[in-house]
Amino acid sequence: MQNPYAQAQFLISCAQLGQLPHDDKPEVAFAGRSNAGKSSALNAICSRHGLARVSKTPGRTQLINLFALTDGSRLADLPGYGYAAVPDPMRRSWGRLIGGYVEQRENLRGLFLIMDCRHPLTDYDRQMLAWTVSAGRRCHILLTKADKLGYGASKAALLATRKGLLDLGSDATVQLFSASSHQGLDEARERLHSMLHGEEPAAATQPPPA
Ligand SMILES: Nc1nc2c(ncn2[C@@H]2O[C@H](COP(=O)(O)OP(=O)(O)OP(=O)(O)O)[C@@H](O)[C@H]2O)c(=O)[nH]1
Ligand SMILES: [Mg+2]
Repeated sequence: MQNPYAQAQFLISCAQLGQLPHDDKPEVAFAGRSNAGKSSALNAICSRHGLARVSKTPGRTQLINLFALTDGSRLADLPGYGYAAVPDPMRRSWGRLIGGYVEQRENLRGLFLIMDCRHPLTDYDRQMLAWTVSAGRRCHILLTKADKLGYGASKAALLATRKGLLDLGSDATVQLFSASSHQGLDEARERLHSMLHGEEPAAATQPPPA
C-alpha cells in the first residue's frame, strides 16, 4: 500500500492554543516524555527522515508543531514532558498548554502516546492518560525503542503496560514499536488511519456479511 503520510508537510509551530488553526480538519497528536521518541515515530510513520526534528538533547521540541497531510488531516508533535532540567514555570506552562490542548481542541481525534518501552507509565504519562480519560479522547500507545529490548523483555513491558492501563481505567490500545527497526510500523499506520478517519482498521477491508 502506498504510504498516505509520505507527502506530509510542515505547517506551523505554535506556543499558544490561540495560534493553532481553528477548523474541522481531523488531527492526531503525538505526545510523550522528552526523548521518548515522538519525533522519530512521526518521521518513521511518514517515511520522512527530517520532517519532525529529532534530537539527542531532551526537551528540544517546546512548541506544538503541526504537519498537514494531503487529505487535509493533520498530525501534531507536542512538546515533551518530564525533562528534569526544565524550570518549574515552564512545567506549569506545559501543563496549561497540553492540558488545554487535550481538553479543548475540537478537531482532535485522539492521541498517540509515545513511551520508551524501558520506562513506561511515568507520572507524566499517567497525567496525560488521566486527561484523555476525562476528555473522552481515544489513545493509542507506542512502546517505542523496542529494538533496545529482547523478545521476552519487550513482551513483558507490553503486558505490564496493559495491566497498568486497566488499573488507570483507560481503554487505550498499546503496541511495541521501533523507529529504528520499523517493528510495529504497519500497525501504527493502521491505528493512525483509523483514529483520523474514524474507521476500524480491519473492518474497512472485510466484505460485508452474507
Ligand atoms: N534505538 C532507538 N533509538 C530511538 C528510537 N526512537 C528514537 N530514538 C532516539 O532517541 C532520541 C530522542 O528521539 P526524539 O524522536 O528526538 O524524541 P522526542 O520524544 O521527540 O524528544 P523531544 O522532542 O525532545 O521531547 C534520539 O537520539 C533518537 O535517535 C528507536 O525506536 N530506537
Ligand atoms: Mg521531538
